[in-house]
Amino acid sequence: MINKPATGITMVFGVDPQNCFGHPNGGLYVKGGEKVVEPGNKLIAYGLENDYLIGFSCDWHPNNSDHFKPIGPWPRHGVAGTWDAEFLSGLNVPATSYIFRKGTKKHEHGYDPFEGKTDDGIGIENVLVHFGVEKIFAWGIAIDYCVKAFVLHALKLGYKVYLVIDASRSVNANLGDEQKAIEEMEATGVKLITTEEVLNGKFQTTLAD
Ligand code: VGL
Repeated sequence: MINKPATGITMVFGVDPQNCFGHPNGGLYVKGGEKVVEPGNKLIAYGLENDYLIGFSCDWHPNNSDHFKPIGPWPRHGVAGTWDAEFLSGLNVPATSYIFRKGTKKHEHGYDPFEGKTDDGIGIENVLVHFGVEKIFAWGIAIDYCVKAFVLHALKLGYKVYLVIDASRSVNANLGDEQKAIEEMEATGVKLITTEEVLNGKFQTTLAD
């Protein structure tokens, strides 16, 4: 088969790379969460060089969210406008990024980034359709919750989705949660890749892949 460059647009999408999940003082610290910044920045820089779209989701909960104990399962985290909800320090968030805030209402858990909205009220699906996105490099926190929700939703909508595994971390509340999440995503069609593989252009879209 001839490898012709495809015309589809690619998006680099960072799921919830926030203090709450990635800083040791965060409200729901995920082990190793701070380590996503370096590969995340490499993916973003590569994306900018190649005219990819750059997107992020973030938890943006009200202080009295049902997502939090004792109503919900989680300690308080990602409260709108607080340090906890800010992006991780050192993360390059380009001015041209699309940022989708989720879990913004009391009754919303906001696991799925597709529920999120930009400050102008635009959802991810609108952006993907508008720009003709075909392929998404997903990375972030947490593999076993919001990353999984994002990946499964994007696959269901027909996008080609790659999970950049070294730029992602899991809560792992129960032993094996990460593995289970990965298996579910792989069974649905995600491909696991590394930051280096992205940067080496191994997954440049061709009609053959
Ligand atoms: C998340 C647990 C609770 C996530 C959010 O971003 O994956 N996980 N809230």
